[in-house]
Amino acid sequence: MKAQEMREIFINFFLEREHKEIPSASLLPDNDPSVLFTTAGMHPLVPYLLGERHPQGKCLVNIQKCLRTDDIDEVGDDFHHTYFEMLGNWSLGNYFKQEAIMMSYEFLTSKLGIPTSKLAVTVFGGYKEIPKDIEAYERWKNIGLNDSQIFYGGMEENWWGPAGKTGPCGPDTEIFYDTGKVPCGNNCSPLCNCGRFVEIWNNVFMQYNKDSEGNFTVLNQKNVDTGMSLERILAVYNNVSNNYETDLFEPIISKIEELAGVLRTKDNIRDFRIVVDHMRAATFVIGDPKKVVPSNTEQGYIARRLIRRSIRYIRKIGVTENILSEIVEVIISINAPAYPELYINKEFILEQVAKEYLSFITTLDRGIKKAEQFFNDVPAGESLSGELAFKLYDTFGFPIEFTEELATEKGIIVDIDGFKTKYHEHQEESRGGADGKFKGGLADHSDQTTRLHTATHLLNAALRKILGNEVYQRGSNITSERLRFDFSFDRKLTDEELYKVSQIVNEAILKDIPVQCQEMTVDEARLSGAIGIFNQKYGEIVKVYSIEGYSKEICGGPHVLNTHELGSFKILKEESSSSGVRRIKAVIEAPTA
Ligand code: ALA
Repeated sequence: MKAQEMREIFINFFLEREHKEIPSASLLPDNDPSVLFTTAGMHPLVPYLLGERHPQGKCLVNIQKCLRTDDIDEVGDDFHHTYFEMLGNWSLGNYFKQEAIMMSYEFLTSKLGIPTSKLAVTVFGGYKEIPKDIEAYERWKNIGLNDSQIFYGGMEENWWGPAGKTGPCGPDTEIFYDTGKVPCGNNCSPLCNCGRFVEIWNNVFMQYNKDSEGNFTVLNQKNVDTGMSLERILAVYNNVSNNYETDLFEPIISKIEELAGVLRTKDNIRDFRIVVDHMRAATFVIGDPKKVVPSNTEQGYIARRLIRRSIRYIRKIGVTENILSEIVEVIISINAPAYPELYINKEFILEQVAKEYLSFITTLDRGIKKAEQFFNDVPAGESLSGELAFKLYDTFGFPIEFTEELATEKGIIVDIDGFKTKYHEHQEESRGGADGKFKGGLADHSDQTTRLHTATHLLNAALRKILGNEVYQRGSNITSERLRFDFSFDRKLTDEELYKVSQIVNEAILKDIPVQCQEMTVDEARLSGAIGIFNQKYGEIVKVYSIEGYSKEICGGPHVLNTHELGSFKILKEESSSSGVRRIKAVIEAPTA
């Protein structure tokens, strides 16, 4: 079976069961990311899991583009990726354990024909005051699994979420496929990571909210959040031993073989897979509807790392020429039918990848010189310090394996532990940043973030009024302290323009205008002049927030009820964000009573 067929079978299965399909959101979370990327299908749905009404109703299904960098070290094995597609179905306070388990089981066994004997599941075994999930256990038993196929796991194994620091979460039941590989011992089970059992689907019973103090409170509504990797289920269905032997990857590997004049072998297969995985992820990040330029910060940094690591592994395979664009072309041709943004942004992606190649090749040569100096200074019998190895990584973008390889040629050992320590210190710093961001995350419905969210709509409208309608939103990030808004525009704004923009926002605030929410089809929204991201399907119902005389925008909410709740608005800074994109940081001062 091909990937597209699996996508359709999955979606149709849930459409037949009263679910509504929603489009994949951007890989870059909208408003207030708690992390750099969308890491699960539930991520864009957080407000609805917390009780906000979804315009499509209570039962949803979709295929969400996801990216997880925490699995990057596993990439190269049979089943892990950075970028992947998550098949998911949701109940927002509608059905619960019984129906969710039943539908997963039916999909896998009746629809895909996987024998019950090849399945094994884990369920939540309890933690502190949260009881073990006897109900899920019993449901699986009643369906026909026997006790030797059902296992209780702890908080580590069978609790999912929140996606950031706070937000919806709950016990889960995970479904595994038994590959039948020789068990590692008598106690082998899905809880063992020897590779015999492959996790294919996770059903999370999201009925708790975790707050910033780490307390779990019961949510008003009981939700189901599920996720299954398209890549894995396709491999399992096709009875191949790894994801790369599916039509999502095979043509890319063949292309590299052809370009390199080197065939895959068991010794170099990991190198091929890393290139394929990373270039696929980089293509999706750069070619996202929000477009990302490789850089040294945030999502741009991840795109950069993915490309540099690929270049390193392409060299390892034995190619010194630049073959990135040919690889990207194949990736686009495989994926663009399902993700048209890759067609639309094709030139942009190719251009950015070519630029990144050149910039790395330049620092590569400077870095190699620097590395040689460092090696010359290493006293006989000692190793290159972790600090210097990290410097090569940080300043010249040298992956540690690359440094190690250069060092080995000189008979020098690298202090990998020291490098790791430095690396983790650095990660802690970046994570600290991400946590800070989370304070205003999707899960944070505080009054202040809600106000800033409404202020963002007014700012967007004011910018379009002053600068013209070719201005459109390119990103938004809200913390409890400030808003940050990225928009397309190709020069610095003058002081006068900035003044006029804030004047319009403040004028709207002073006029005490109600913020109205209406639901309509996406086409009606477009016709009514609403702005926003029109990636919804024809006929789909969306929410449109209007501030009469100022703004009309498709948006999930939440917003204040009246503009006067914003107090006063002030722009702190206007600067370049990336080529053709400007960034404004602004604050509001809450009204005095
Ligand atoms: N959100 C759950 C996961 O990512 C389904 O596993």
